[in-house]
Amino acid sequence: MLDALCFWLETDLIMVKRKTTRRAFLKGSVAIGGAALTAGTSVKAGEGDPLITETQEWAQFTGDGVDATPYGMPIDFESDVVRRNVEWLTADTISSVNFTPIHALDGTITPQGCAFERNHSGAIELPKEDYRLMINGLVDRPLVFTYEDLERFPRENHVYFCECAANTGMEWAGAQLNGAQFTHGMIHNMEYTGIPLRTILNEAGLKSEGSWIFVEGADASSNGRSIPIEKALDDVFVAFKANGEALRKEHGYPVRLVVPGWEGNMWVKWLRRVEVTDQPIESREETSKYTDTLADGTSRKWTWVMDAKSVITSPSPQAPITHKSGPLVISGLAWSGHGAITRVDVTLDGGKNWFQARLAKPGERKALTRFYLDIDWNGKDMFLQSRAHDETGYVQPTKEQLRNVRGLNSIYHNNCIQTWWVKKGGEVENVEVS
Ligand SMILES: Nc1nc2c(c(=O)[nH]1)N[C@H]1C(S)=C(S)[C@@H](COP(=O)(O)O)O[C@H]1N2
Ligand SMILES: [Mo]
Repeated sequence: MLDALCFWLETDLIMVKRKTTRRAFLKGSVAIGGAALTAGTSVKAGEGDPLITETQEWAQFTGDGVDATPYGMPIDFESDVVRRNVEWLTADTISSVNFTPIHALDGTITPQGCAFERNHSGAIELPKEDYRLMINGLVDRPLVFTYEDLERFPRENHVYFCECAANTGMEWAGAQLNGAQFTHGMIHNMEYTGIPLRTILNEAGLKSEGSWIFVEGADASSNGRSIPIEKALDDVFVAFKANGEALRKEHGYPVRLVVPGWEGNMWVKWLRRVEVTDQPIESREETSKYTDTLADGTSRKWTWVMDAKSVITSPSPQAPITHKSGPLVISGLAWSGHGAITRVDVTLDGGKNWFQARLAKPGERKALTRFYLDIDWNGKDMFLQSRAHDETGYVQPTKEQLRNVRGLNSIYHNNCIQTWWVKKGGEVENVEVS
């Protein structure tokens, strides 16, 4: 039986090899130089390579038993693919943020273990048995739900990105942080399992004056936020699973609010209470904190939706090019709080010429989209940028266009086009081009 399986695997491998011809590879590539296109080392060059000619240690002994890691962790070789924080950014690590290592990930789903965390008073440990969700205010029947109660409602699955409004916020005045993880890593994208908020609001019975909800968490900060009732009844979601398993403590275990397309600060973690109100509740310092400064010195309030944005994740400062020239996969992420990404353009020369990137899958609404541009790199300097388009026709602005409207003193909602300077030799730096 095992023999048959091995045979099947081998023949399958040979079939795959035959299908990937040189011609097929060339067709999907953009040639930017005269360099010969060789994706791999030739068999001849492999001669004398002990990794090919000699039996390796891992084939001489047996591996770990199935009881070695009841809950699997990434292999040691990947130990640098972790969340990181920026020490000088916040006074301590309690009211702080760390960043998703987007430069080292592919596809679109963020593994929970490396999805950024943003807490105002730390990540709390709330046992499922002690979980309570209260619905009160302008409802016919104030209700309290346990975790088990929530599990009895019809469930749905949805993939959404969550981006902190402060993502890329350090880059307004100039290129500052040298890595996509730090410039764009306050984002994650997960598949959530849970129930629409609408389901439990209907259970409580909405009064006709109810035009807002005020939501808060069980942590010390409580992170109270007001959300218009239209959004609450549209796609706001009460999630208790992410990527198939329980939420992690740091993302709001056992239950968090998911507010698709809207800034991360409304995605209340450790969700404890939903109050239906007839006006927004100006919660503590927060409402004023999350306003945007404009170029004329005034500010705009309630900019909830995250505009279309994209970034090249590789190559990038933490993911330099390791070969001198030839085939190169340029890859990145695009997203829009207004809907689906319909197109992403990539430039190699700081915006003079644009190529349409290949979307790994058709864009999904309010979720990350992976894009690729396969090029034949001539080994020379490049100024890489990506530009996202969404289903509303909106096109991601340049840094200059955004600054003309918002000035240099903004912090939140920086969705400008990012530039990476790829140098001869493959090193990459965060720069601005004009
Ligand atoms: N209860 C509670 N909810 C919260 C916060 C918090 O500090 N407490 N931080 C908010 C902010 S500012 C963001 S950006 C997101 C971050 O979600 P994450 O930690 O899952 O990345 O959670 C939001 N929800
Ligand atoms: Mo945030």
